[in-house]
Formats: sequence, C-alpha cells, structure tokens
Amino acid sequence: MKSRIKNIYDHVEEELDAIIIYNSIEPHLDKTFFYATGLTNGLFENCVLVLYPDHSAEMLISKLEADSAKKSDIPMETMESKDDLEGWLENKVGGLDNIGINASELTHKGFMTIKDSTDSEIKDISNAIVEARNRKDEKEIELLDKAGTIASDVAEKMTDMIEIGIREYEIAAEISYLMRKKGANGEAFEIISSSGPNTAEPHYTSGKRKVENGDFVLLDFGALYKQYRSDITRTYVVGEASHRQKKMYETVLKAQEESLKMIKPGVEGKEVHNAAKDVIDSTEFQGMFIHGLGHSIGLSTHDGSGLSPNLDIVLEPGMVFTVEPGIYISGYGGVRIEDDIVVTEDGFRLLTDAKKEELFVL
Ligand SMILES: [Mn+2]
Repeated sequence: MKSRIKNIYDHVEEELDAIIIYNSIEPHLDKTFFYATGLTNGLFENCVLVLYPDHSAEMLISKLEADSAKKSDIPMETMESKDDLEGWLENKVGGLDNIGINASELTHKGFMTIKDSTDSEIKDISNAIVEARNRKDEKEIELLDKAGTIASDVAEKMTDMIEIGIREYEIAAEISYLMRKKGANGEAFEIISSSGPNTAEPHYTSGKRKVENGDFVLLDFGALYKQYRSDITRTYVVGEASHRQKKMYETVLKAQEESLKMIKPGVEGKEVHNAAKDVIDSTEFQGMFIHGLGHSIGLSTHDGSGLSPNLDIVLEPGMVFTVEPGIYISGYGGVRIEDDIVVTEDGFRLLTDAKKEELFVL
C-alpha cells in the first residue's frame, strides 16, 4: 500500500535506501508487515518485506502463503525454505548504503540474518514506524470501528451473564464465544475476568473464583477483527452496591468524562492523563490511579504510544487511544472504565459505546 509506505518514509529523518521489515516466528511478527502490505489474514512467518524510498516494495513469502499474499498489491517472490531468505536479501539490499530496520519488533536472530546479507549501515527507525502507525487511515478506522462494535455488543450482554456462583473463567469463555459469534477472528488479548478482591489487580486474567454477592466484577476484553483490535472495560456490582463501591464508580466515570472532554488535535497526551488523575486525586481515592490513562491501539493492543505522563505526544486526527481510568484498592477491589476513541478534526469519536452511565447492579 503505497500511501502507508509513504507515511513511514515521511516520518523517517535519516537518508535511507531501503527499509527491511522482517518477521520471525509467531509471536515475533512485526505488525508493520500487515500495515505496509494491507494484508488482513495469514501468518507470514519468516517473511521479509523491503520498502523503497519511491514507495514501491517487494516481499519474499513462504510458498504456503502465496495465495494469501496475492491480496496485497506488493510484488512477491516465494521461497522453498528459509535457506533462500539470506540470498534473496543479499540480492535486494546487499549493495545499498543505508538500511532502516524496526529494531523494537526484530529478534536478534533476525537482525543477524539482515546483517549477514549486507555491508550497508543499519539504522533503527522504530520511532518513525510508531509515529507513522499512530495516525490511522480510513480503512484502519473502519476495521477498528468494527472491532469496537463487536466488543461493545458483548459488553452489553454481560449483564445477563453475571450471576452469583458463576466462575471468572466461565464469564471469560462466554465473552470469547460471543465475540466469535459476532464475527471476531479472536480475542485482542487474554480476557480479564475478575471478581471481588481480584478486581484490584489491573492485569489479572481469570481464575476459578466464584462470583459472590456484593462483588465487583471487572471485565476487560477486546475483539480481534481482520488484524485490528478493540479494548473495553466495564465494571459491575452483584447484589447491592455499597456506598464505597458507588463512590469509586462515580469517581472513575467522572475521571473518564473529564479526560474525554480534553481530547482534540493539538492537545498533549499527558494533559489528557492529568485531567483524569486530577479528578481521582481530589477524592478519598487519591493516589489509587496507578497506570497511564490509555494506550494507542491498532494492529497491536499496545500500539507503541499512549496518553501517559511519561510520553510526549501531541494529538492528531486519526490517532486511536483507549481512555481507561481506574481506582484500585488492594485486598478490596477495583473499578476501571475503558473505551476506545479516534481523534477527529474537532474532538473525538467513540469506537466503543456500551452503556456505562450507571453502575450495573445485577
Ligand atoms: Mn487497555
């Protein structure tokens, strides 16, 4: 896809003769391969893509994926085995002076293969690739929208699913099944289905604990749809919500609302984070928001950037982020509310729209 290859080169400051995108074995695949080729299915292990400054490209594909690769407009050659790879690379880039690599997604072994195939100077351009991929094009937003809709529809169904006695992993299984039923290709990441005190662990996955009366239930999941991902979190209460639970929920909801209000082109990511943090820190839950407000999402769940006090980023139209404030009280429980948004010319648009205005008491 010429427009995406151009986008990568537009962000590169160095003079380059070529950029090599190199896939090793799953899970060491560089999503930039899918970005630049526009391919939405296939695995493409041990495949190599070379991008040129005139925005043309060539790729070497294993024979078994030749049919899948034909869906891209990039010319390809096929290899019988991985042994052909080094010769092919040498032929394409051996005589060039300056080559760019995406070091943050490349294995050391892959790097050595590239190094052995050329005497050229090799430069890490991973920051340029993160920046290029940060601003999604129309086709990408379409797929992110669909991934968001699938996850939102399933989140709304969860009020019928959660009940006293159901195990965390059983809820996770229902989420997975329902997303597939709605056309997802899989889960964007391992589903977080937590209950009771487990909700205080932001990256808990799921266990065998049974939901009890008075529990928080926190579900954080996303759909994978044609390589693109969504990420949504909703928190529920089973039985009667206590005063403390209500206060936690209202505070997190307010933090999300206030941070969303900030989102428009030109605003710094850390300002958006601070808007949520300020809401939480002005309450009895001060200091209990223990992570960044959100991450960029696209071909990867964590797409390399985000709304965090540690990242320098200025919002631009087409950027897609999660907005997910939370409050966590160790041994007691946690609340998180998460939605995905795309930055527009004058603000933002939600890609996930499951109800959240009230704490769901089931
Ligand atoms: Mn997230």
